[in-house]
Amino acid sequence: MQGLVTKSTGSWYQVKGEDGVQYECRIKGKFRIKGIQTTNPIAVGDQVAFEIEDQHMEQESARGVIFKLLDRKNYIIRKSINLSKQAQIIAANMDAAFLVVTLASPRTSLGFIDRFLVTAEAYGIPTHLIFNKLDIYTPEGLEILQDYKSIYENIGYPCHEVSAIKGTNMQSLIDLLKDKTTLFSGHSGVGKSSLINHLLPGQDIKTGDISDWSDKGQHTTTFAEMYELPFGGYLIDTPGIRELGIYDIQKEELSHYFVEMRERLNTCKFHNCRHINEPGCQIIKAVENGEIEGSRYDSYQSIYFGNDTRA
Ligand SMILES: Nc1nc2c(ncn2[C@@H]2O[C@H](COP(=O)(O)OP(=O)(O)O)[C@@H](O)[C@H]2O)c(=O)[nH]1
Ligand SMILES: [Mg+2]
Ligand SMILES: [Zn+2]
Repeated sequence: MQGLVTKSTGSWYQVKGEDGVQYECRIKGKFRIKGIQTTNPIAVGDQVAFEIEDQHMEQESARGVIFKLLDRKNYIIRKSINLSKQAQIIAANMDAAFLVVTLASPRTSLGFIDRFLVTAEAYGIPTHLIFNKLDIYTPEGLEILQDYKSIYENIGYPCHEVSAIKGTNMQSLIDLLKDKTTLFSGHSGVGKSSLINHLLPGQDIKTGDISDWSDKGQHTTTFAEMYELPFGGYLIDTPGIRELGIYDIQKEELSHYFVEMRERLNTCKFHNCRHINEPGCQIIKAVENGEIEGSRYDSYQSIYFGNDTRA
């Protein structure tokens, strides 16, 4: 039988079979992805093939043994904390990512947004920006909102304004989420759990847990949570995982993941242009004449030189 992995604890996996039944599964055999070593072979969002085990009277749930991992459309990964060469697969097979940001308590920085977008491009995950807490933006915050929106909408990232507390514009999110698998990401405190609670009445996920990252996030293994939406589709939450992390992007390919740079790359004078100070660089020219946003180019440089502040 085939099924979807909806929960992982590292040793057990919850799998929703094609028959609609939930199975508690373990793994048999080795699951290796070419080129990377992972601490966990299977993650939420994975499609697997499994054998159903005979059910014993005392068992509460149906059980199975996963013997095959089906091809992934995409996956997100982070470096494992202790073992430098190993990586942890966080989730697989996402149709889209929602990056939840705010312009009030706290304001999300452009640098943070750009790092996320670069990584999402590298992973091949289309991203929407969700501006939450609309109900408490000051007039200044509303102006910044327009600036942010014009930066990102101009380069093709859809932006949405919502309030999880007031329920503002939630229908537009529901329309996007329906029948899709969507990753929810963003700084701690931006309102991911509040949004999920709104979309999943009855789940009652803990909110306001602003310290979840600083208290334990960095040094514990955290697993993504997958929630089935009542109107169809799945949400993936990654509590304790602050950002996607720029995994394995080479300097030379960084500009490919800035969408507005990608379309201009072939026009630079030198084919190996770094877009830093080379003569005949069309990226720098586009920044100078305002076709490429200065903040985006700043993000490019700080990622390129590895001196971003992780704000
Ligand atoms: N005013 C306002 N506060 C919000 C909104 N969404 C979330 N919050 C508050 O922001 C804090 C963090 O929310 P939470 O959902 O836990 O954020 P998470 O860390 O991203 O999961 C909580 O105190 C929420 O009540 C919103 O739309 N408006
Ligand atoms: Mg939360
Ligand atoms: Zn160039």
